[in-house]
Amino acid sequence: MEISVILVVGFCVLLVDHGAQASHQSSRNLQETDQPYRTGYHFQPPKNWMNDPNGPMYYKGVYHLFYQYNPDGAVWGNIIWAHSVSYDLVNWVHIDHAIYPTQPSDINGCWSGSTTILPGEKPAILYTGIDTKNHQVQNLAVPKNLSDPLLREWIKSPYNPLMTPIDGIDPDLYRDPTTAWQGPDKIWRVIVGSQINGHGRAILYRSKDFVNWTRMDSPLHSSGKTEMWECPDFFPVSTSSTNGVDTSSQDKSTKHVLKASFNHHDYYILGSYMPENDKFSVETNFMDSGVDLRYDYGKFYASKTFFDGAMNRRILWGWINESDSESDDIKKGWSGLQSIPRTVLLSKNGKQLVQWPVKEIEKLRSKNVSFHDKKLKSGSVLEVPGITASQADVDVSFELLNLEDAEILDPSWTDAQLLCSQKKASVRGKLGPFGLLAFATKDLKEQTAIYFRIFRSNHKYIVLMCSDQSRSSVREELDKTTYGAFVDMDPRHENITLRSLIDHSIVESFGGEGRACITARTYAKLAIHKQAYLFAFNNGTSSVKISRLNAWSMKNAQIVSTTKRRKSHL
Ligand code: DQQ
Repeated sequence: MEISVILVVGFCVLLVDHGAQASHQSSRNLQETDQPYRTGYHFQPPKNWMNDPNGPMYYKGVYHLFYQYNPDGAVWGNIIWAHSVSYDLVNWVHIDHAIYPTQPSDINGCWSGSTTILPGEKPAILYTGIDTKNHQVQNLAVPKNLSDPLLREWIKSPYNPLMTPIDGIDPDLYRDPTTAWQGPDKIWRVIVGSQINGHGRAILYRSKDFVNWTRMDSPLHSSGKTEMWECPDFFPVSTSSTNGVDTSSQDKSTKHVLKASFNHHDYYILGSYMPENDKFSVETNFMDSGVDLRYDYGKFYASKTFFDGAMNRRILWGWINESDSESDDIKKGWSGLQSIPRTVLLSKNGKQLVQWPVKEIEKLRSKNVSFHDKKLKSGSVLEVPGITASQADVDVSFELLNLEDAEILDPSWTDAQLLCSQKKASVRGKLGPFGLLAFATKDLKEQTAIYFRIFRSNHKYIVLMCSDQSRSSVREELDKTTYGAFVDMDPRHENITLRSLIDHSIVESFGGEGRACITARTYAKLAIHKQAYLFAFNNGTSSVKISRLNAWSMKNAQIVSTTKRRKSHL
C-alpha cells in the first residue's frame, strides 16, 4: 500500500474513532455565538494558551507543527510541546502532546526549540528544558517509531541535558536552540539564544554525533545594541532562484539570514556565512544605521522557519499574541494564534526578505468579488459587497494617477510606526491615506484601516504602509497600537499592492508583494460576523485608481482534535 493511502486511512480512522467531526461542528457553533474572535482558518488549539511555533517540519508526506502550550489554562504556564499534523498546511489534526516534563532536565517546563532532519531521514528535536534548579538547559528528543509518519511518540535522550549554562552563561538567559546545520566537514553546528554582559548573543556549538556538543569560543554573532535573543533562526536563502534552500546546503549562491526575537519583534540581518571558520559577515547589524528589518511590523514573534523539501520552499511560522487583557483571555478560554504559514525569499535587489502566504491557503477561497479600473476620488469609501467580510482574503492593486501630488517627506520622519500613529487613517493627506477598511460597521464607527501614504524626498518616492487599530473596536480598554513600515518600492514603476487575510480577530497584511508585512489583532464589538463590512477608501485629496481588486469569502479550515486528552500533560 502506498504511504499516502496509509496516511489517509490513518487520518480517517483517527477522525471517525474520536468523533472529531462532531467536535469541529460544535466549536464552529461556539464561534458563531459566544466566540466572535476565534478564527476560521488561522491555526488554533481548541482551547488554552499557545505561544511559539516549535520544530516545524515536513516528514514522509506530513507537515508537523509543535507549539508552546499550557494544557491547564488560557495564560502562560506549565509549558509543553503540543503537536498537530497536516497534509496541506491548511487543515490540521491535533494529536497527542509530543514533549512534556518527565526528566530532571525538563521537569519545570519544555520550552522552545527546533527540529533537524538527520541523515537517513531521522528527525531530532533540540529543545530547552527547565531543570530541577529552574536553570535553562538544552535537551534532545527523537521519535520512538520512525515508520509512523505522524511521529506520535517521542523519546528523550538518556544523555540529557546535552548543553548546560556554564562558563559565564546566565542560566535564566540561555534558550531556544535552532535547527542544526552540517558543514562540509560533516560536523553539526547549532546556535542557542542568550544574553551575556547585557548583550544578545548566538552561542555556537559543534558536534560530530548530535549528542556531545562543544561550545565554540566565538559566538556566531552578538550585538551590543540588543538584550536577550529569544528564538534565533539561521538559514540560507538563494540569491539566484526562488527556491528555498536546505539549512545544511553547501550551495554558494546564497546569503544567510540571522533572526532574533527581542523588543516584542522578530528582527533579521543578512550576511555571508563561511562554514570553514564559522564566520558570519553581516551586511547590516541589528538596530544599526537606520535599517530595521523585521519579518512583520505588527504582531509577530518567536517565529521559526523550516525547509519544505516536498515543495522546495522555506516556510515561516510566527506566534501572533493577543491585544486584549489576561482576564479577557481567561473569559475566552484561549490565547494566541499562529500566522498563516508564509514562504520566505530574498527580494530581487537582495536587500531584504519577501514573504507570501503559502499557495495552499487559496483553496479556502470561495465566493469572489472583483472590480477593475475603479477611480477612488478624494473622500470616497467603496463597499466590497457580497463576501463574508469577517473571514476573507483580499488582493488589491492601486494605481497612482498624480504622483506629483505626493507630500514632501520631512527628513525627521524616519520612524514609520510613529509617522503612522501621527497620520492615522482619519488624517487627510494628499496622496493617501488610501487602502482597505476591514472589520468595519456600515457607519464606519468601527474599522481597522490598512493603508498607504506616498511622500516625496528629493528625487525619490517613499511608500508608507500603516495599520491603524485606533477605531477597531468601541471597547476602550484594548491595546490599539498603530503599526507602520516603509515599503521598499518605486511607485513610478509599479502599482501599490496590498493583500490582507482577514479572520475574525486578525488581519495579516502584505504590502508591495510581501516586502512589508503588518499583522494586527482586533476585537470589534459591533463589526462581527454578518455585521462586518469591507471597504476600499481614499482619504487623500488626490484621486487613486483601483486597477484590480479581488476579494474572496474564506471557508473554514478543518482544524480538529482526535484524542481525548487526559487532564494534565498527556
Ligand atoms: N517562549 C518560550 C521560550 C522563548 C519564549 C517559553 C519566546 O523558550 O524564549 O514559552 O516567546
